[in-house]
Amino acid sequence: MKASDLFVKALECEGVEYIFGVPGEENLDLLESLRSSRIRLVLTRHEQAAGFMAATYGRLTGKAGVCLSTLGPGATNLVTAAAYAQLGAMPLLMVTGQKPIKRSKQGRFQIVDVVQMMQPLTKYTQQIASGDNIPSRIREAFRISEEERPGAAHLEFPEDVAIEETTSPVIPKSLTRRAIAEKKAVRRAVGMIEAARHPLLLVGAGANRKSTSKILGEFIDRTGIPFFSTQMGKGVVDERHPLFLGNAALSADDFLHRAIQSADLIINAGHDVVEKPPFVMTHGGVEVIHVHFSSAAVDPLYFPQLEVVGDIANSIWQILQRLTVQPGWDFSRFMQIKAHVEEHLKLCIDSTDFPLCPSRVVGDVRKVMPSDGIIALDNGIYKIWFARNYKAHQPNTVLLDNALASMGAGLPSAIAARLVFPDRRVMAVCGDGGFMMNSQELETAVRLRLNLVVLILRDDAYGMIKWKQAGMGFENFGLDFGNPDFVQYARSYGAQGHRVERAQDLLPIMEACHSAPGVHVIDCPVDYSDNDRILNKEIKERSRLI
Ligand SMILES: Cc1ncc(C[n+]2csc(CCOP(=O)(O)OP(=O)(O)O)c2C)c(N)n1
Repeated sequence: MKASDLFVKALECEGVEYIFGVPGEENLDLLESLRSSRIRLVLTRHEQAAGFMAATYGRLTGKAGVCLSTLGPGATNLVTAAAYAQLGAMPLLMVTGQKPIKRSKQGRFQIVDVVQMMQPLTKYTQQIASGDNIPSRIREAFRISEEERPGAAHLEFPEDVAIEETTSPVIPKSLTRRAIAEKKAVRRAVGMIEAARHPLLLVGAGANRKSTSKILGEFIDRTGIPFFSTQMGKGVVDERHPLFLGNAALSADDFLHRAIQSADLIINAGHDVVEKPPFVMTHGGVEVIHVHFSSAAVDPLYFPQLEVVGDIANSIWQILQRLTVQPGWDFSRFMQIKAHVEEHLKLCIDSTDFPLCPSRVVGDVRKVMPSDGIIALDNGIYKIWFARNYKAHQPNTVLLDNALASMGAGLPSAIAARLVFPDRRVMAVCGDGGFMMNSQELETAVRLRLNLVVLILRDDAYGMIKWKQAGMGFENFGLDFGNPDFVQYARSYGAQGHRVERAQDLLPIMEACHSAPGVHVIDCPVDYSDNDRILNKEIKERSRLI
């Protein structure tokens, strides 16, 4: 068999549905082999976007998403997506082409050492030097990228290897089960939780991967222990739950941090130190039980006293089996703080101010999204508003990146979400800065005939950095830009463009866009003065008083 045919066969054996990418001449044999495959090629307009799409496919399915690029410039364009998947624990396989490795007539044209370049950004990076190695290399890449902690893998497939003849058979996936926590650790955890006065549960990014939702919900219902979430842990447990205290969107001084300060034990289900710390440990302060697939990466801010290592859902189940609800547990302070959080979240959601205030935008988006609707956020200040104010109802319905926190991923990840879930409402929420970093993918979405809504929050500036600048007491400088007319811009791609001209219009425009087929871009002007007023000042002042 031709090596490139075997490559495709091995991908099919892994259950690959899509390959996202931009081929170059070094990939042409692979492309030809793909032509007759059931795997769908999703051609993108930039390799970075292909990488974001593939990583999001991996995030949503648990199976490595695959992306493709040529050598040199195509491969360097994948670097940000590699980091996005690696930090965000999303299974991703990047396949890059290469000039012939045995004899090349082109000197060093376009050649960079891509295998080495990917070293710090992946769990596995290899060149396929012989057609015979294809099955084992591909199986290894999938095994390593998908197993806990998931991340990026890279295979370089040179053009002279792609045309070799080989008789190697594909290697199918073996049946594996995740390891479970050992009983002594579980007993210790139960002892610590029973001895605590004010235990609190944290739901983090790791809990948003495998099916932990049901058992965590049961744990909370049966013990009555209140919980909070990290940005990437949103939705694992329905945030409308009466024991949900809030999201650690801000790093400090929010109402929620008062609750955290009054806890004497945090049961930490799935926190990963790649996320901004949801709380800061101090020596002699709150004790922490780390419940995760792997042991804790120790950090000056995070040094748990106990680790329950193994499948998270199973660990929580084992703890719950042995735990007795204690009459001495006291959650009154937590619940008092929750009342303040809820009251504060209601402020401004009906404001008719125009340009719109962020709280109203979040409230209106929540109203048009059903419980299983997915919002894919780019990276900007609205991410904090959404993390803090948008109550997620189901796991993986708020796709945000609090790990690499890269701009440019909102639209590509919404496209991937739409491909994975064709029957669910999907909306990209982007700043004008982040949107323009991968806006060319509107063409991809239109070409794929997707139904997709893209909400652009326009402040004509890099608002997040302005917020930080104001917080540091600096003058406004160096962060304003101009924008295209987004309505016309959308139309030029064959998408529909809409402009919000009054606060009351946002909701009906979004509803109409979700109800009509096609790609819809909404230009929504926002007033970001609340960023400094509320996030920098008001929350700090009010939370200090409770
Ligand atoms: C690729 C990348 N470049 C720069 C940054 C630093 N950064 C974080 S947020 C931000 C501004 C985002 O602006 P915009 O997308 O318009 O959203 P806004 O904050 O204005 O709502 C910048 C420059 C980043 N996170 N990622």
